[in-house]
Amino acid sequence: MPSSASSSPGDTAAAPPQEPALQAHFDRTIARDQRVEPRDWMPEGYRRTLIRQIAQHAHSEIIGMQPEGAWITRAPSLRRKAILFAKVQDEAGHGLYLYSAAETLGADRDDLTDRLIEGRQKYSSIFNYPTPTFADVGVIGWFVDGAAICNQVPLCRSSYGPYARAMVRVCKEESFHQRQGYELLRTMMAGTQAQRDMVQDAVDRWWWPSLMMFGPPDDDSPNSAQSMAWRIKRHSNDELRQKFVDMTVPQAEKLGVTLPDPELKWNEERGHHDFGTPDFSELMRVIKGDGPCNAERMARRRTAHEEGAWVREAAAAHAAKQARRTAERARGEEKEHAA
Ligand code: FAQ
Repeated sequence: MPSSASSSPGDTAAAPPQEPALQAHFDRTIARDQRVEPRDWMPEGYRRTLIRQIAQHAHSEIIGMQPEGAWITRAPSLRRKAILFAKVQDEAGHGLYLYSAAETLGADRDDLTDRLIEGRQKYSSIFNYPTPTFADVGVIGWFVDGAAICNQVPLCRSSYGPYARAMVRVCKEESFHQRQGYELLRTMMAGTQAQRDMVQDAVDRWWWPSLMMFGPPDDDSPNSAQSMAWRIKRHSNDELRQKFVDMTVPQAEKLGVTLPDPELKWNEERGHHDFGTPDFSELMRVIKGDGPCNAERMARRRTAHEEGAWVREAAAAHAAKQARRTAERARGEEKEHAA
């Protein structure tokens, strides 16, 4: 990580006269590891990068409700149903915090939703894979929430205050999600051979897509260098992928499943596990919309948005009524004072 922050040359080139001083103040804030807040001046590129990342993150949480949400009606017990309900509801909450964080940067939530629905903004590749068995619910908790924790704990120290603060609660909840997934898998592994096979099958299907969640390799990651210089991101995609592998291997051993990578082995010299290369051409295909469930996920999101129109209209009408009443009350009080 560089010792001080820098901004892209374009940001200062288009600057109005007072901007160099503001830029210098911003650079100092980053270099001292202090937080940038919504009221502060920030380079346009920094604002744009944050809106891009936070919006994609918010969309991921919302679309991420679908793969597991599909199992709520079919969960095998009341306990599992209650847990799954709570988890999926948490993801909705994370989406809302994140849309609010994006709004502090001047983004408009309706506009962000339109961009998602029109395919102009991305969401995480991982949510474009199917969930054919209940073991998928456990493996999503273990792998996907586990990967989310690796990626998001450092974001609690992100340079943009509202994003960093939102991440604190999000990470606490993701940690609960990961444990519930692992606990579900341990229960299944203590069950019948058919249940153990179901867990291994889900592990085989989710392992590589989970590694792809961390993004392209560092050499092919166009945004990483600048995002790290601005301390939005604290670690590169490959560093976080390695951390996830190192964290997950002993958990897999304890669970009694095999991770589907013949190249996976401990490297004493590096103090890390070596592992195979994910198929990054698959990642690119899925990001571009050609994953197993992209069309289904977007169709569901569009329908939910259309079906929710009356709720948004009712909420807006209620807010307008409240505002009118507050204004009327204020006018009444003014008259009373004047009398
Ligand atoms: N999927 O230059 P980089 C969760 C895009 S939430 C789709 O490396 P960057 C909770 C990338 O946006 C999961 N697109 O980009 C949960 C960029 O495109 P752009 C989401 C991807 O931003 C659990 C282009 O490729 N988490 O799991 C992916 O520096 C269970 C070049 O990439 C976050 O969003 C991908 N996997 O690094 C919910 C965390 N990877 O915008 C329900 C915050 C890359 O230039 C159930 N985000 N791209 O057109 C981040 O940390 C970063 O944005 C990265 C990408 C690491 C995802």
